[in-house]
Amino acid sequence: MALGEKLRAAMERLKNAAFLDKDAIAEAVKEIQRALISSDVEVNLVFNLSREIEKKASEVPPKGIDRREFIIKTTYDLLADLIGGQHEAPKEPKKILLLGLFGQGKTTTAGKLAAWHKKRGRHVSLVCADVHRPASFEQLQQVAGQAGVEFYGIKAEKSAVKIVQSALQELKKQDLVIVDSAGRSGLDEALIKEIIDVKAAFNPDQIWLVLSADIGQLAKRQAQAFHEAVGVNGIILSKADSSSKGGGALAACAETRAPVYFIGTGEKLSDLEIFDAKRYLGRIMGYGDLEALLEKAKEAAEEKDFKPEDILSGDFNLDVFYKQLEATKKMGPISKVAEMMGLKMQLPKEQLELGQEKLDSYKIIMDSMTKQEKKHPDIISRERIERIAKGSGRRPEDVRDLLKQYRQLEKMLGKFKKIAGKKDPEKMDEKDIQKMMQKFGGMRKKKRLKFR
Ligand SMILES: Nc1nc2c(ncn2[C@@H]2O[C@H](COP(=O)(O)OP(=O)(O)OP(=O)(O)O)[C@@H](O)[C@H]2O)c(=O)[nH]1
Ligand SMILES: [Mg+2]
Repeated sequence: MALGEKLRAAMERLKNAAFLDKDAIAEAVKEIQRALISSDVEVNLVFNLSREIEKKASEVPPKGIDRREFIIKTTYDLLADLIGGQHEAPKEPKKILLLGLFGQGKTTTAGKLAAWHKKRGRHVSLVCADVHRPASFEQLQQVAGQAGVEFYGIKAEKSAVKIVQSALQELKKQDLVIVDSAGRSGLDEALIKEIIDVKAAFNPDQIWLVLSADIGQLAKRQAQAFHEAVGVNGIILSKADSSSKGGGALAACAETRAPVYFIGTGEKLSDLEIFDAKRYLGRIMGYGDLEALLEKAKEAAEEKDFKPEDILSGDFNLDVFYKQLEATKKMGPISKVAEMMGLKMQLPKEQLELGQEKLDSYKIIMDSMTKQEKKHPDIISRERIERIAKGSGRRPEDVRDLLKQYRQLEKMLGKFKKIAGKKDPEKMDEKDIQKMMQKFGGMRKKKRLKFR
């Protein structure tokens, strides 16, 4: 599983948790940690990030932002920072040296960058300093032709340093010179030495590493080695269109702290985009972007309609009853939710095991009830039960069963409200509710002891 999918699972946890308490956040954080560590992200970075999320989660959200939204947004922002954050590429670089292992997309990226700057009115030259790969000269020459920029190379020359030196002599009038260097299948000493020498001869203001998205966490060793050798001050993620592993690649080299400037999104010269960490994160996680995720979180929250505060304030009736059942069903097994609320022991077994079929049946029965009946179930007499059963094509026992379930839950909530005591439920925050639940659990235990 690529990093994006794993992070999505953690985000879904935050989005869907019935009750976003400390434990639920800790679980999500653990999931994020596992995802990042398996993508080879430095452990210290992972722990810092976890601490940040947990710290932020305990803060009071800014006005107008719901707590769940705030936690999701915070987590999202921290992850976006980890995969490269938001940095504006230098507007007018003068000399760019492109580095990268074999086949990562250096030559293509050189062309894309050339076209990018040419479009912005600059005079650009592409220099072929790849003296190892057959036909590298012709490839870059062709790319330069397509981009409509100048090309420089010395066909049979075996020294990359010499090519760069004479290019600098020749190309004094250019606004931007981009050097395309050689790739190798691994970072051996010879390649490192060559890069160090090319850097010394070229004296670039920008040294950018081209990383292909499909390389995943292997990016880490590469980035480190190039960084140690010549210092990398920018990253370009190529092939972002063809692999979702780019998140892992970027996270893996987070330690180099080199900003990610662009992503390559195709083979054409125009397929270059400014890197937007948040948008990219959304892409690899399968959400449109952060906004889309927040929207979904809001929808989920609305659908759930499951705020303990709401059960405590306001009236309990069949409509609310059904909503609760439906909500708990959506959030996973009802027993899990009951457990979180400290109610597991109190819930009738039938409710713990309530299946979709039963929920559907309840819905059909309730559709045959009048508004008044749903609002005040106490008025449902034997005659009314008969009528509802007939109307819904169910047996009277089924209607009675629904009413029994309802009454059990109502009774339980009655106890709940009593414990909530004098405090206005609308003014209760999550802490109060937690405290109350603990108290509720405590009372249960005490009671039991008394009976013994
Ligand atoms: N889909 C896609 N393909 C890309 C992208 N960038 C490069 N490629 C393809 O990747 C392959 C390798 O690209 P090159 O630019 O030749 O890579 P290189 O790093 O110069 O390779 P060497 O010089 O051999 O080390 C080519 O087939 C490109 O068309 C991209 O952003 N998206
Ligand atoms: Mg090349």
